Amino acid sequence: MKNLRIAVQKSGRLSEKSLELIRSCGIEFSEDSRVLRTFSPNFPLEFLFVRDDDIPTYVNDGVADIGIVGRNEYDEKGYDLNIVRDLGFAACRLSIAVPNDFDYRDLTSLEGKRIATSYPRITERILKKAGVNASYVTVSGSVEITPQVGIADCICDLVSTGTTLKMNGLKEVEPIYYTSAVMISRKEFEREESERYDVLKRLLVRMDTVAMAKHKKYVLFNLPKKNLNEAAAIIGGMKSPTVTPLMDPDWVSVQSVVAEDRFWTVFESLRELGAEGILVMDIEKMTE
Ligand code: PRT
Ligand code: ZN
Repeated sequence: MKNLRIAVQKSGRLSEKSLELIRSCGIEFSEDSRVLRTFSPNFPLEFLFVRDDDIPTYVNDGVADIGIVGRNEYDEKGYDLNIVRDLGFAACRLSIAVPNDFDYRDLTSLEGKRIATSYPRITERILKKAGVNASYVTVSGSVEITPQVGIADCICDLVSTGTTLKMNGLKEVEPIYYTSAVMISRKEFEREESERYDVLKRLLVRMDTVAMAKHKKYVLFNLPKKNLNEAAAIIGGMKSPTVTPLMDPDWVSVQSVVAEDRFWTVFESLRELGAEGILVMDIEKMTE
């Protein structure tokens, strides 16, 4: 069987979570940071450890079949690729930030200004849409320094906590774009590489199984039998809760899966219905 080739950031904000995701799918690999290409011993997957900026290009050129990269990097490169999955981690925003004495009202305040950014393509697209014509100074790092040294009037950069901006005398005035990690592949991948595409399908089933489990809790509790219908209506569950009789004929033991975001509401309602010995467990893997 042919190996599916995945491009992952070598070291940076995406690396750890990308590898954690693959590991959570039961896929093993060696983690010597000096090795730039490695193979899993228990799944047909080949890893290429590269800079995140290069990942869309490698996928587009067919050097890698899939890649994990920030949506910002993917959009900036502008290749016509498939977003296979939205992974949600490494979330941040692309924001306009200006020196503290800049009189900013809205995007039109940027008319005719010089904006320094590592994402000129995304920024220009959004500003043009808002009818703003600005000029763009492309820098690949330390964007925050550019107004101080006089090569730009303001910046458009990625922000997560905002600390870096503050520390460099800038204020965030307008988020214009939100990003997080995505898995990408070539559009023609399915047609041209059917054997490798089958491996991707296996990987995605594993990823989805883990992802589904992440947002659910397994709940087990004892309940007065007379309240069973009411409890079942509250917890919902995948089909219906599993109900087991107890020695005491007035009581039953109930097991079900509850969505994490509803957990506390369900928990409180169950207590009101007389539930006792409520046991809550993480689920490692799960299918529909
Ligand atoms: O070496 P390589 O080229 O692979 O890595 P890199 O340095 O280009 O990228 P890296 O690891 O910094 O970021 C990879 C991806 O993580 C980005 O493309 C984003 O999709 C995502 N991400 C999430 C971020 C941030 N959060 C983030 N805070 N990328 C960059 N930052 C930087 C930002 O540029 C600014 O300098 O962090 C600083 C701001 O942080 P706060 O917390 O002070 O606001
Ligand atoms: Zn980079």
